[in-house]
Amino acid sequence: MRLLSVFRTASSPEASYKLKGDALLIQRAASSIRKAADFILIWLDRLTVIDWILFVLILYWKLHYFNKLLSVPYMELTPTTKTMEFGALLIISFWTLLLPARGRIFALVTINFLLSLLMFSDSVYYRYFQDLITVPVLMQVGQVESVGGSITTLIAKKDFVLFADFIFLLPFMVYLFWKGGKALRQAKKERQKRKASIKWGKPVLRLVLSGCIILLGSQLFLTNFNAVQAKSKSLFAGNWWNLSLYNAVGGLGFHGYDLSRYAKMHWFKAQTVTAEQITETEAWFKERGQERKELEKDPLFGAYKGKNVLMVQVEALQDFMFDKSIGGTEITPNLNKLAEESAYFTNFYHQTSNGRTSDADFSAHCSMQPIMNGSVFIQYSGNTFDCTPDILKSHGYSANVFHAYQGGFWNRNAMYKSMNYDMFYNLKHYQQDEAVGWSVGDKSFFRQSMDVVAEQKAPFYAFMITLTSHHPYSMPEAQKLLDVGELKDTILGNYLQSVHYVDAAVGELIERLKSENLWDNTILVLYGDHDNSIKEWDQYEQFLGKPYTDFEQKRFNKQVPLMIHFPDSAHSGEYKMAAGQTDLAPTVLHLLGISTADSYMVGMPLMLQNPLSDHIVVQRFGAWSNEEVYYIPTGNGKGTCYSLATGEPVEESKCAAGTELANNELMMSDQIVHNNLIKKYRKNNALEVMGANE
Ligand code: GP9
Ligand code: MN
Repeated sequence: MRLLSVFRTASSPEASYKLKGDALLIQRAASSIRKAADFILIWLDRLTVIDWILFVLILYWKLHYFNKLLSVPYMELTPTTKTMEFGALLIISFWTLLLPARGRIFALVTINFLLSLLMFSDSVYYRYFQDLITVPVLMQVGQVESVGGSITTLIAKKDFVLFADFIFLLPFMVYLFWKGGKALRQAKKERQKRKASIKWGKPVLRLVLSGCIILLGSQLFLTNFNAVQAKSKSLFAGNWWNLSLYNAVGGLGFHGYDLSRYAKMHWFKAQTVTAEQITETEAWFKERGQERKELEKDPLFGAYKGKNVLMVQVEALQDFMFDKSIGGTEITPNLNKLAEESAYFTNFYHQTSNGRTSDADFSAHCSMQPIMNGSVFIQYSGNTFDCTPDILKSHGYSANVFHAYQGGFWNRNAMYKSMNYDMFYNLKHYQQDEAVGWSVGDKSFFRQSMDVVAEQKAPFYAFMITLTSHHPYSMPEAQKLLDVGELKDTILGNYLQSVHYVDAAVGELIERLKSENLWDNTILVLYGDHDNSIKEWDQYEQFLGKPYTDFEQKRFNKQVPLMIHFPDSAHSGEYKMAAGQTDLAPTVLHLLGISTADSYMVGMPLMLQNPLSDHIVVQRFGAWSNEEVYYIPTGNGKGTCYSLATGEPVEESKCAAGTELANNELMMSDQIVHNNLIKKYRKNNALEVMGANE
């Protein structure tokens, strides 16, 4: 009407006539559109399922398109995954069929919008983090914020295709909201006049239909989901990468699983810790902190104050091939030399569980035991821990982490944010100039990482995680420089080839540190993350020239090297004390003169003028060792106590005290991790301080 009155004010009669004509045209067009919309709505109402079918088809296509948007390298959705996607859509939408037409259409369009938004956000997030959005990520808004500035550059035009149907749906919704009710009521009256509707038919029909749909949906989704879960247990237990889960169960399946995993862990979990346990755990950690405080009297406490620290975690590095040659070539000449010039720990054990690389990283930096199932990086990235990067940053250090692989793997993006690193240099920061193994080869990795480190102001903390020597150790032919003889093309032969390459890369790293004048003011800590997973003992026996007993094999699989190189090669020599990755954070901080007395850590400093004589290293499944014995649990609270001198079992009582200590450590660490206790303790302390000040 307002429009018409504007037209009426037009001055000349011709203009007024033309405008009236245009207005009529617009009116007619609007009324035709209204009629068409009424027609569509009435038919949607009559046919009941057609809008729902359209919803399922459109969303199924969108999920397919979303997969294309992601285009994860080497990942194709299988027919089973696609069936699950379809089933999941049925589960999500079956209930809408119980609603009357208007409500149903509103519900379907809303679900459509929310799912499209989820896919849209996922694809933008993936472009930056090579990962999918998870509930913990949503809770840690900081991570999304960190993309904030670049979000517009991450959005691609093709992402909006996910909303293409809203060009039609949006005006239709406006119509449905304002006018649709009237059209439906009129249609109903007319039907009643014609007695065309069967009054009882529709609700019953809708009920039966939605019942069948939920049954079909469950069959298609849940049956397949359970089958996939049973087949790939480790995928779910370890869930090392959200994208591999996505690949196995589809987008909706992944988000559903992620939500239930989070809910189980954080919302519905039974109270696993009592008030007494909370106090007991705090007391245990305080005592350990006190023991470390005592060691601050040691002359090495603070002996390297202000020095740079470069920590290198080498993939699957063991030390059985140190000081050995094959086909006339020394396998690890650079590591051998480094071992000679460093404090070299020959009874150092990895403590990882099925979080593998991420567990090693977690223990080494936060001095806590990994959890039994899964990875702390994935499941508890939002918890509070006392980790080296954060502590060092509060003492004026910069802290950067380098790993040339997908940033989402092991949930590193989120965890490194929590650990307070300045920057996580991952795959997208590296030029792919040397393809070896899973990614850019370690030589190029060190070179490119050092380009960054060399620019850092002192003091810096840099953590580099290598990748070339990852299982299955396939190397380009040109990089296989060893003549491994009969081990050619065996898994152990390939392992030696890749370690030989890594050794050369470490050699180059040391040269670079020297040429950058960093060698003399940097502490270099190099250790293996875990064993190499090679179980072919015949190949080991062939290489090492001797058989290994069952006990020796078990111990062998836990041993990794640790070398700490000091300026001027000080403190070099062999250190036989039993030690583990959980000792690394206290060791580094002790050397830099940073007290860990108030930090919640299980480890102890290893570099002391008078090394600890009673120190034990505890492994995740209850095995532990000191310099004399090695205990392996065999279940039911029992186990075998081995003498390290003879390799033979001795009376279990010789291990009793250590076993109690070990079990206690695991329990205390678990209490902290599973219940986010550090956060609780800090909050309580802050409240106490506030109370005291009032
Ligand atoms: C990938 C690398 C491998 O980023 O950390 O992890 P792993 O399979 O050894 O645990
Ligand atoms: Mn690893």
